[in-house]
Amino acid sequence: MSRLSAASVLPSTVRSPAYDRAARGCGIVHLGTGAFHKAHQAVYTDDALAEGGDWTITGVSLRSGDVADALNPQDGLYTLVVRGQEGTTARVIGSIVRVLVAPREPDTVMDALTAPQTKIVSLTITEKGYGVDPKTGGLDRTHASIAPDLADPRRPTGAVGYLVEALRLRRERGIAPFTALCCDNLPHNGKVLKRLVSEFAAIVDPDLGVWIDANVTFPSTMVDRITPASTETTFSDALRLTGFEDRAAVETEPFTQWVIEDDFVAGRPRWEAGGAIFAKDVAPYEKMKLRMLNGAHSMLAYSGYIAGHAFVRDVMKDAALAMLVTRQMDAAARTLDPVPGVDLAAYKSDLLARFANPAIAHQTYQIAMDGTQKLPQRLIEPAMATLRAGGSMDAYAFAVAAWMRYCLGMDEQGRTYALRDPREAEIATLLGEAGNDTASIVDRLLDLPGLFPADLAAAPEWRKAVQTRLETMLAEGMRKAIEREARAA
Ligand code: CS2
Repeated sequence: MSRLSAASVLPSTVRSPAYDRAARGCGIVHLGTGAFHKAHQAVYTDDALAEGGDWTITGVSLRSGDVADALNPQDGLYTLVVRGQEGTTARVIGSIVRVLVAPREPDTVMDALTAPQTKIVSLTITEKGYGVDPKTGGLDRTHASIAPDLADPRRPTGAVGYLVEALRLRRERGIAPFTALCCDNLPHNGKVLKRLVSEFAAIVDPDLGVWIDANVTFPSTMVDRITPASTETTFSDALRLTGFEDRAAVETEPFTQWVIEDDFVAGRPRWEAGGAIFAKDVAPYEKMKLRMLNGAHSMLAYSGYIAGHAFVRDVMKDAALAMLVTRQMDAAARTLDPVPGVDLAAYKSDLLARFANPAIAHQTYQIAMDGTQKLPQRLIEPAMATLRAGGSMDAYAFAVAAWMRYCLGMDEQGRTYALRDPREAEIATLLGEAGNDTASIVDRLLDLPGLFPADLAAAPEWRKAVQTRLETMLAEGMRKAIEREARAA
């Protein structure tokens, strides 16, 4: 079977790029060319390219070469497998023209970032990739992706370091700046990135910091598309639907959403072609999505994984747990201001249907990773808002207790698993000290530096609510805990 390439003759049922890729210039450099980027921004860009413009994408992997090794031999083309209730379709995406691997070819990455035709540098590097200090919200100078770059800013290895050095060189060479576009699930993601880049730049060169503040924009975005990690089934479906082997194929759901603050210093693709929404203020959409979708996701991932549900769709077949998912979304919705043009009840029922999509095998274990990076915006901030408003904390206490249960790193059959959290070692040390004492586990995890705000960690009812639930989870098992919680809800 031959491999997908520019010369592939695709069946008429497969949508392929409707433009001459070679004739289009590259206007975007994207850091973190993983499955989510390939199922989201790259698809919107493919739609925009069909209308025109020099907006192809140079992808950059900051660590592993896997994506580049799969994509480059097929000219950047890959299959997007879309799994809906009505069946599975395939589409070949052409917006990414090459992928660079930063550790292998740092100079080529810098050439791409400083090229005059690069108008946008976008990022999906996951929450932990930025180097945010959880205590201050600013730059964590000791972070693994920040500290080495601060020590040697001309030879960066992390995203913030690359952005700052590229902007420094552009300024020095008289090349206009680019827009830096954060597409990760962080609240106020544009503002967060701006703060990190400005702080880093001010350390390297105060004038550069001032110049960046005045000349570079950092639009915030809300991104949404459920994208499970690719599996052998993804690859075999891609082959079945297109007739070509494609180890770079990604799979996703039919739903997709992108809300973007329209603040670009050097132009942008017409992403509206793919359905992107441009808004003055992205914050209400971001908050809605992080709290309702991602908050419910995290809750169900921790409780579902321990209860033996490998996939989100299995959770949704478990009546008691599905009910807690609904409760989580309702609790989150109560913390939101009205979201322009969105009916939150309809948004919730769409989310429930998306979670239940039987064609999507989204692992609870995948969602459970990086808990310390995800909990604040998904569960802790709405919990704080609920505490301030005097509302019921039950949904949050259950979700946080489930996270604590998951942090123990052992399932109910006694099998151990990796937390896959950047603070995994710190958590293991605290839990080692706590031993089997539930109150002590709760105390230590609630006091994990920078995670829970002091007001919340100090609220005795909250501590008690988390502890009671964790006790049930440990003494009677997650199944019983879920049932008990659902009965009481
Ligand atoms: C998930 C998200 O892995 C996770 O933590 O909650 O990746 C989620 O699938 C996306 O944000 C959906 O847009």
